[in-house]
Amino acid sequence: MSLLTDLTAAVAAGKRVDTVRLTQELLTAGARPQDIVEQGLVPGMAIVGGQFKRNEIFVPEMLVAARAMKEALKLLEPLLASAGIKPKYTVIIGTVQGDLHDIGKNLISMMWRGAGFAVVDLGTNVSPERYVTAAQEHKAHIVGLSALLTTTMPAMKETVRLLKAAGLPNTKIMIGGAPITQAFADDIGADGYAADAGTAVDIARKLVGEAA
Ligand code: B1M
Repeated sequence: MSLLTDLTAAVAAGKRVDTVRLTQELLTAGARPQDIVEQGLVPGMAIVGGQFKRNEIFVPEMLVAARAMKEALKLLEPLLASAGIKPKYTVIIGTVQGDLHDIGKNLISMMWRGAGFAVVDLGTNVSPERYVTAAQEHKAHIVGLSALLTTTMPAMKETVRLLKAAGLPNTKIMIGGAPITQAFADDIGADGYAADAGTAVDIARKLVGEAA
C-alpha cells in the first residue's frame, strides 16, 4: 500500500496518531499538501460518510475520524495557506435562533471541512439577519441551517425567507436536523435537505455543481 492509501485507511479508522504520522511522512517524502488532502484525507472522510449513511458506524466513530483529520489539517493548513491554496467553496453553518443544540451541526461542519469546503461556523442561536450578513460577507456558496426543536422550525423558515429576500443568486440554502424533512424543505423553499452528515456532504457537492 502507498502512504496515501495508508493515510486514507488511518483517517477512516479514526487513528489520530497514525494519521498525523503518515501526513508528516508524506510531507517529508515531498508530497504536495493539496495532494495529501485530496488523495489521502478527503477519501478517508468519504469512506466514513458512506458508513454512517448505511448505519455501519455511529456518531462517536465519526467524531473520532473527523478529529484525526483535524489534527492532520493543523500540519497542512499553514503550508496550504503559504502556497496560496484556498478551498474552492465557502459554506456557512449555524443552528437557528432559539436553538442551542450543536452536536449535529458540529458534525456536519467537520464533514464539510473533511470534504474540502471552507466552513464558517456561526454557532448556535443564530438570528436570520446574522445568516444574511455572513452570507454576504463571505460570499457563501451554501448557507446551512440546523434545527433540533420543533419550536425553532419557524425560525428556520424565517431565515430562509430573509436569505431569499436578500437576493443572493450564488448562495444555496441547505437545512437539516432531527425534526426536519424533505417536505418541510420544499415547503419553505430551501434548496437542499440532508438527513445525516454523510448525505450532507453529497447534497452540498450537488448544490455547488460538483458531482457527488
Ligand atoms: Co435537547 N431536545 N433540549 N438538549 N436534546 C431534543 C432535541 C429532544 C428531541 C429530546 C426529547 O424530548 N426527546 C427535545 C426536542 C423535542 C421537540 O422539539 N419536539 C429536546 C428539548 C425539548 C430540549 C429542551 C427544550 C429541554 C428543556 O430545557 N426543557 C432544551 C432546549 C434548549 C435550546 O435549544 N433552547 C434542550 C437542551 C438540550 C441540551 C443542552 C441538554 C443538549 C444539547 C447539547 C448540545 O447540543 N451541545 C440536548 C440534547 C443532547 C438532546 C438530544 C438528547 C440529542 C441531540 C443530539 O445531539 N443528537 C435530543 C434527543 C435525541 O435526538 N435523541 C434532544 C445527536 C446529533 C448527531 O444528531 O443533531 O439530529 P442531530 O444531527 C444529525 C441530523 O439531524 C443531521 O445530521 C446530524 C448527523 O447525522 N443534521 C443536519 C443536523 N443538522 C443538520 C444540518 C444540515 C444537514 C443535516 O444541513 C445544514
